[in-house]
Amino acid sequence: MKIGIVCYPTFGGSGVVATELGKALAKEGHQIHFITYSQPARLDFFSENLFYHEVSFPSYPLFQNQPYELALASKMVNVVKYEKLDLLHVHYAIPHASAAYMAKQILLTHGIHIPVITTLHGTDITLVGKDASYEPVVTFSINQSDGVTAVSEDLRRDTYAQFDIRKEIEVIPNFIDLERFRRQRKEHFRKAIAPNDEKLIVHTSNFRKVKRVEDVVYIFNEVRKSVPSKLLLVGDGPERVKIEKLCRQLDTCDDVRFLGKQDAVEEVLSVGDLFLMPSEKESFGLAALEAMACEVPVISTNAGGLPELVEHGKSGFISAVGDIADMVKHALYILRDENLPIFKQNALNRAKEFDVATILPKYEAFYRILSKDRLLQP
Ligand code: GMT
Repeated sequence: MKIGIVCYPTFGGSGVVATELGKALAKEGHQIHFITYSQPARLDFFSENLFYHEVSFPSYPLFQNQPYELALASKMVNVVKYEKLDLLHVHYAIPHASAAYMAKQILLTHGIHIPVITTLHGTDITLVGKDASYEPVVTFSINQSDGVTAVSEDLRRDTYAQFDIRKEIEVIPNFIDLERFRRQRKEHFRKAIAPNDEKLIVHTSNFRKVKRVEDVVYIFNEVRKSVPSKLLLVGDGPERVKIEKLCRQLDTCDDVRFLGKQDAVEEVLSVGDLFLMPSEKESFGLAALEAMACEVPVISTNAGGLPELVEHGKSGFISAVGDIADMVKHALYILRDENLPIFKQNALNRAKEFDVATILPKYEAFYRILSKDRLLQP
């Protein structure tokens, strides 16, 4: 099939899932056309089946903000028309689903029917989408999509609870490429960071408020009182300065390393003993799945879709949001010498259930149903 994928090109979870999905589909022989405003961060290799169409939007003094959605819709129209796409798959509702609706209507006037699939990722529903400034457009464009998927049961429930949705939402969970995300031998790196064989605790995120990175630091500060350990913080974002300040206040600076945005996050995860995800909300928790694939057990909250991923007492533990004492207790339990190897193995086993080879056919089957509908259209 010829598939257009619309996503954010940044390190955010939805862009990562969209890019990895496109790469995996291309490997299966589909022709994939990415449509976005810059090269997706994980689109880092050449393949005869991968294409990238950049959305450019000229500035004009009248515009306080560039009308990206219009430029995106126009680009979708041209790519669908000239590359003869079979369907459009947009990731993250805002503004991709409404831009796709506009493109679809324009294409109809050219005699082209293009099925549109919208994949909901989380904050497009739970944070931004339900804001009154976007809600009517989000509701409308989800209802107008030919197919809708959500990355967890919890997100599906939330979407029905918060919006007036009349469409069936299919749950297709996120997935992982186990060839890329696997524990690698990185002893030299481990030795450099933890010269005295300290335990390594890892957190990766976009450092937004919803991630509660300050809880990561508080948990770590308690853990290190009992178990010599170091904290690796991967990623960057609005909360970073506050977190640096907190580290100084708690006098943890010598044991905390800010690694910033990393392309090869699997190399950092390869030296990890424990992953912390104390998020306020998390529709799926892709970063936790990446950790588990690298044999790192997870301490997370019970927010959103996390209980669908982390098995309490097996591949990690889940606690109530903000219950730092509980997370510390669980962290110390996992880090015991007799428990750690078991949790590591369980984390890997759990990650294997989300292997791209298992999840990709679910998307392909969904595409087939929608393109069959297409043949029935006038
Ligand atoms: O985590 C973020 O803030 C980024 C956000 C995004 O849309 O890029 O991530 C969301 O989508 C990911 C991929 O489906 C999920 O794994 C994350 O759980 C979800 N984030 C939230 O729900 C906060």
